[in-house]
Amino acid sequence: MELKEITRPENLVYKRTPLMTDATLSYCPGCGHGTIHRLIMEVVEEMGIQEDTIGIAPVGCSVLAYDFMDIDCSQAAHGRAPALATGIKRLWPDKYVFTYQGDGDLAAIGTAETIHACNRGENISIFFVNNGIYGMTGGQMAPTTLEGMKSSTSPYGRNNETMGPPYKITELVARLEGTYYVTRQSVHKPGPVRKAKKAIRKALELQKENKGLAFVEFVSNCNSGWKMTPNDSNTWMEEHMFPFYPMGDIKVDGKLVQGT
Ligand SMILES: Cc1ncc(C[n+]2csc(CCOP(=O)(O)OP(=O)(O)O)c2C)c(N)n1
Ligand code: SF4
Repeated sequence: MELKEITRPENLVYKRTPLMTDATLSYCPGCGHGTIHRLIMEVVEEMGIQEDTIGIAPVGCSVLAYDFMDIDCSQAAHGRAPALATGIKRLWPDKYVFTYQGDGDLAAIGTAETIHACNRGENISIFFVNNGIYGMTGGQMAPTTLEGMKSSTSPYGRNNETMGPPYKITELVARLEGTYYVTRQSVHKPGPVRKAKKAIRKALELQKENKGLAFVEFVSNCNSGWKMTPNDSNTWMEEHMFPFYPMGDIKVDGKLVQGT
């Protein structure tokens, strides 16, 4: 069969997401960041809100998110994305405003901004990528690093006695009155990808209804920082991360449903 025949329009199963720019992704091959970007942009496209969406990029591997997403974006200093998103949303209440943050950014340096924006119930969406370490700066221990998990600053494994236990910031924000929808997802397989996309859509749609804050965690891999192949990192994630960070909705319609 000739290439021309194979590439007929009716055989097309996938095409580039139109709202992802042509910029080459700076993520390591196999990393979940790229997939999560794609899903957010697919939802923005399907909802027809490209002109009305503003994303806030963090400091971390996704520092260049604004280069990859063809929407208006701003950049916040480390951990300050929810504060910046608050200001933007209050100035333009009709815009769809989301933050995109890693666990070092959101759950360590930006703990205060995260907690207070969630407590105030700002009408924004927070997309939180939990890969268990600080990816960009060399794989240091993050608040989300599992007990016993090795990182560049816990080379013998996290010791809960001296380093404190990992904390589930997602369960924590779910308990705050201001959060309306809180869920935990992953993007390592087609089924979870579909669920994650639904969660992103729900989070953005809730902004129309002025319901309060939507918080979507993605448990993801950092194959480079974990020093594994992409496949091995996904298996490791299923075996080690998911039991501690279970998938699914934690708060729906302002009511806790699990993980409390
Ligand atoms: C206030 C401040 N502290 C530390 C840094 C250095 N820094 C830049 S990115 C980063 C880690 C980001 O990790 P994470 O948010 O988990 O994102 P990932 O790279 O894993 O996606 C750190 C510590 C900084 N830029 N600013
Ligand atoms: S260092 Fe980790 S989080 Fe950063 S792009 Fe590479 S795999 Fe992804």
